[in-house]
Amino acid sequence: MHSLDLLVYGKLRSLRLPVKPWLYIVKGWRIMRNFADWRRRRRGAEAVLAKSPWIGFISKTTGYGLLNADTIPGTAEVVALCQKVVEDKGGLQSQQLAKKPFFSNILTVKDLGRYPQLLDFALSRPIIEATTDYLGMVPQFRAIGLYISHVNDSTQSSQLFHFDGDDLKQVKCFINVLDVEEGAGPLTILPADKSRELTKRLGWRWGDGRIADGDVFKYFSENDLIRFTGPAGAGGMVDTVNCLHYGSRARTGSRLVLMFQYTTFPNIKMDKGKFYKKGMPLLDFPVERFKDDPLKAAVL
Ligand SMILES: O=C(O)CCC(=O)C(=O)O
Repeated sequence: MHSLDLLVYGKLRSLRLPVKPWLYIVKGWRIMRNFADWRRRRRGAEAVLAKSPWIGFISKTTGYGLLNADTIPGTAEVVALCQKVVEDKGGLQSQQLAKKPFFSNILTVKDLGRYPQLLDFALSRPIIEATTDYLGMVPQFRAIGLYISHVNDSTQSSQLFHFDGDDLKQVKCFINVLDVEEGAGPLTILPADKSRELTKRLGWRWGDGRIADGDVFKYFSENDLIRFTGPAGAGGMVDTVNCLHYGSRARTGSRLVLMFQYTTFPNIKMDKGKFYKKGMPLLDFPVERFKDDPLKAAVL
């Protein structure tokens, strides 16, 4: 957020006042300042979705859609490429993780240039159509990363149940690059409708921070959780703003996932790249190649 937006946000939080109405004001103000682009994206959604088989793939009730290796054409190739990227860097176990020792991106902007298939996949029609339908507009591609979670015994930060705060809704796509079993710390979500019910019951409000497992299990059980386990190529598309989630409780095996993220435009966090640190997802992309493709150029 910009400094004034953040200042007010921080003040409201310190006074324990609700922050969500302020986020709606920030969002409304940004839409007004970018009105032509916002309207073009809203109207553009209709053309993108004409006859699309991806309408409803991400459920507007539960906030997610699951993928297997055959769901999106090109998944097997992109998985094999991600495996090669890691091998070329010396293998999974040799990677020293920056930022979070249990969940870090190892992909660089150079890699995106060297392996254009990665962005081609993340910007492929099925992904853009499913995301456009869920977000209700031609979305903005915000981030991509190839994430390693080494075996660990911590339960902190994004290993605890939380909601993301990038926007009022967003889509993150997780693709397992190696088989992910329960012990490899799969992304684990509580569907959006159940998450909403939980926050009501707990009296949790936006900005209140992470939620303890014990609080979740007061009202829901393990059976209510969806885990992105499965063979290489499996995964899902999920609204991590509205689905409570955690990941990387990798107790018995490492995890490797390709993750990329779409938001609406304009989103609430607009300072792209300003706070970039090694290990975070990439926020800037080689866009030159897409300048003659109006849809992809708009998304980027
Ligand atoms: O998979 C993980 O380790 C956590 C991912 C997460 O919390 C996120 O991307 O928002």
